[in-house]
Amino acid sequence: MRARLDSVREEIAALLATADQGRILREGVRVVIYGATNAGKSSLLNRLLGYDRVIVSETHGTTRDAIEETVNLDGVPIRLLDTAGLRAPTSELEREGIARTEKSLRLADLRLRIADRNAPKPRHFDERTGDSNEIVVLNKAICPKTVTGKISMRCGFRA
Ligand SMILES: Nc1nc2c(ncn2[C@@H]2O[C@H](COP(=O)(O)OP(=O)(O)OP(=O)(O)O)[C@@H](O)[C@H]2O)c(=O)[nH]1
Ligand SMILES: [Mg+2]
Repeated sequence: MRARLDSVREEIAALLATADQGRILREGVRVVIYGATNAGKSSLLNRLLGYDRVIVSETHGTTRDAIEETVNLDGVPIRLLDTAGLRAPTSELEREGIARTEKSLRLADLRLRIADRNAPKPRHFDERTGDSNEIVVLNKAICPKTVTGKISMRCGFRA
């Protein structure tokens, strides 16, 4: 009986260890694109999808709602979510959009924090987040070549 219980316990431990992996294959990886208004979040979503899915404009606060589209990466569904830009809300509608952004962030597997490289950074902005589930993308950059001739990863996405 003890041997059987031990083996059941091992099986449960193995299942638990791969549970997140199973969910990701079934439901997809939730990637949330977020950051200040006008940073280039919607542009990045369009570029990753390969078509003009969402409205891009110079106006701050263009995206009011969270918009999700899925791409397939080597058989793994990647659920890309474009979100309302973060700033002090100027209307009740925008407040609701930002609340949705914050909710999405809590459910994210991976967060892409988009920042306009040329815009003033918030006081505590740190591009090395130290959080393995978050990548800071410095957008609107002319990327310098590294010594190896490759595009510097710190420049992030380029159109
Ligand atoms: N130069 C340059 N402009 C960019 C880049 N990415 C986006 N833009 C421009 O920046 C402006 C804002 O882009 P959006 O993609 O709408 O920005 P957003 O973060 O979705 O903005 P909100 O929805 O308002 O939060 C547009 O005029 C884009 O054309 C980039 O890599 N380089
Ligand atoms: Mg947008």
